[in-house]
Amino acid sequence: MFKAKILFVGPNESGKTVLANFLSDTTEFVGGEYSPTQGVRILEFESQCENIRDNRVYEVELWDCSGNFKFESCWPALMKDASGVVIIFNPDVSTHLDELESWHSMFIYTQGLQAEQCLLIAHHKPGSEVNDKRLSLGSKLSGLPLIHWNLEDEPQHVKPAFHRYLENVLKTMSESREREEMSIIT
Ligand SMILES: Nc1nc2c(ncn2[C@@H]2O[C@H](COP(=O)(O)OP(=O)(O)O)[C@@H](O)[C@H]2O)c(=O)[nH]1
Ligand SMILES: [Mg+2]
Repeated sequence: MFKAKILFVGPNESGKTVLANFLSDTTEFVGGEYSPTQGVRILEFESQCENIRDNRVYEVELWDCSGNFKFESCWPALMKDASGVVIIFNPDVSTHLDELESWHSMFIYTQGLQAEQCLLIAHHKPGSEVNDKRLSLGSKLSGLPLIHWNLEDEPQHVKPAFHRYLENVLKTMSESREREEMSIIT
């Protein structure tokens, strides 16, 4: 069975843990006091995709990483064999926007990931003042797919968007596997 390892990274308190729980249907208390993730949590679930060979069911591992730089030394180990990287940030926080390029270079550029394997999620908290269309990100980030999410307004719409992203990741994985198989045969 295909297994997609997806890293959730980004600044502190951007909502990585809340989103990872939501997407994997892990019910956990939302709201209340902030409890920072220590190191990493791994959430697993199964999904289905029409575009892959064999039985179409695949496994997803969401690696919900801490955004605290004290864990920086662990990041290269976490990145090993990652099939995709999702950067989650709060567009209302200017330091989050400033940090985006660093997250991009640490987790995407150095890994040589293709644009289809990456996703930016602008997580709007209640009272967000940033207009979706007006968010301008630097040139390195503008080529990456971006979705907006608001847990309190339209929580469900992130699920199909995330599923489409997973399908693209799976497609990239399956193509590179086919290329490897061909190179062994020829
Ligand atoms: N009310 C509200 N609280 C949120 C929302 N998203 C995140 N939070 C809170 O914001 C804090 C940070 O979220 P968390 O997912 O732990 O951030 P992380 O550091 O990126 O993993 C937590 O205390 C959450 O309860 C939201 O949409 N609405
Ligand atoms: Mg967290």
